Amino acid sequence: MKDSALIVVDMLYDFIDGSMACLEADKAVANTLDYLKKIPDGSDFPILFVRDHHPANHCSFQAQGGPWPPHCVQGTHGADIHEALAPYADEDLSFFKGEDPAKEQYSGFEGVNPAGQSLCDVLQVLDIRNVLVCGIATEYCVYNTAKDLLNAGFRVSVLKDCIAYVEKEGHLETLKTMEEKGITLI
Ligand code: VGL
Ligand code: ZN
Repeated sequence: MKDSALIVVDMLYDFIDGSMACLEADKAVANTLDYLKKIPDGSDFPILFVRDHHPANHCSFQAQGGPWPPHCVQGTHGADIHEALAPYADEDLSFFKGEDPAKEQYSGFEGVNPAGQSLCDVLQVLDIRNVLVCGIATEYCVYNTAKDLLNAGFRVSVLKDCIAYVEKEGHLETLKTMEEKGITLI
């Protein structure tokens, strides 16, 4: 396990029970929590969190011509990590994305922590080769994060019972696409 890490993508209130509540989000959170509880104390298995973190005038919001209702606005409850998972989040291992008002950013790959390091930089510093990915939403941020990791040379697995989605059809289609690209579903 020494070269493995878990990346939890956007398990934030707006995607769970807020403005963009996703299908199967409660189940995904509960299963992720079970997974985290099973990690033995003291194991060398970093848990990284990706966080959508938008300014109120973000281009992805409908008022600015984007596809989405306002969500994960900086400083609001909707942008917070679910309280059951929050104790597992370390500030240095929390990567914020979507902060530039003019740029959509589904992938967590270029998300940055408060020290200004990117997710990719930190995985390299930690000598990680294998990444497990879970989170919300399958079709957007989970997919784009997993794809960027794969393209950067990591071995990528997605925890299929720990993901939630916008639409069932898109979710199933995305699972197929991920498998075709060489992402393992476990
Ligand atoms: C996401 C749409 C807009 C996601 C984020 O986390 O999948 N989707 N912002
Ligand atoms: Zn967003």
